Amino acid sequence: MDQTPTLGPSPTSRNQPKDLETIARSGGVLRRMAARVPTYLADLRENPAWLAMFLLARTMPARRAHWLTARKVADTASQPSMFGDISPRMAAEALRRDGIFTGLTLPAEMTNEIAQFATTTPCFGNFDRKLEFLAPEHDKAEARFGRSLLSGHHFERILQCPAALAVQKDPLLIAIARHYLGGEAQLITTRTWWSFPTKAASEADLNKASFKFHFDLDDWRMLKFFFYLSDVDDEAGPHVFVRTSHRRRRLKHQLTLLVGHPSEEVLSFYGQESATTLTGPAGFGFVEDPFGFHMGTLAKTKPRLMMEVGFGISKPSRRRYHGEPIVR
Ligand SMILES: O=C(O)CCC(=O)C(=O)O
Repeated sequence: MDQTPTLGPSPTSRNQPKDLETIARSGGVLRRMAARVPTYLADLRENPAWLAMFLLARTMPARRAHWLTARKVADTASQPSMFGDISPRMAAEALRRDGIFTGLTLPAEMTNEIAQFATTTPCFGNFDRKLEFLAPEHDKAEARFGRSLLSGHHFERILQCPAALAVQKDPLLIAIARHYLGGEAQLITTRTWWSFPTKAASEADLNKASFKFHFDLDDWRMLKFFFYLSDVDDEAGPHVFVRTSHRRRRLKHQLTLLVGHPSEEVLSFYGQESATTLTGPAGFGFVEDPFGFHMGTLAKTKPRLMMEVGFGISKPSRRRYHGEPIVR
């Protein structure tokens, strides 16, 4: 494959997520909301302040007011980083302008070590701890469980990988997070997962897999670093981000409890050209404000391995730390 990271146009023209979206949408608003109730209750029990965030952080006036409380951060001498000499202030400026900064490359030794760990450590299919398998045995696992396995998460197991811990603790990541989110920035997620090509997926599994434009609402102010640990082209389910969508939002998308919205509604507001499809070789990394609209796309013919390190400003939730829908 071409090893140059590329930023392409909207996936609606190139990838066909429309079919998937039609399936995902056919679930109906009420059914989608109802499916999330146990997750909402778990979040509320863990942190009662979550409710105010959940209701208000989707509206632009409340968000802007909250951003005013961000503690200013002074420029300090940068500490050595595995990502080289990148100015956190510059990255934060790009994030403020576009909602995304794409100039991060994970060193090959780190990429290989984490990929090796993720290949030899069993993952959990479709966010379900009962569906445990090794990524290279994906086809056999689908036959064994009698169902499609779209994703495989390692949850807390990734913390046993020294290279993943080194990425999580790299001084550049926290410096960018502090410059963007304010001095309160703290680590709130670390996860790795596979996205697998699969022949037929159930509607429920497609819904869970985030194959439609959505924004994240786990905290008032958030930042997510993503690193591809396998080569990702159009066939491997690239990530898509809608530039500038973190700072403008149509009223209809503020005054609803849903976070996922149809492509045509999102792209008619921000413009087709704002949707950026991120492809690149293993090691390619980018950081985005996940209040901006984004989505994963279905891996068509090749699996994708991804790592996420997320920052927020509130106490990390046990549930979202490794991306698990509900911790039982
Ligand atoms: O898999 C992806 O590329 C998207 C992940 C995502 O939507 C998220 O972390 O909120």
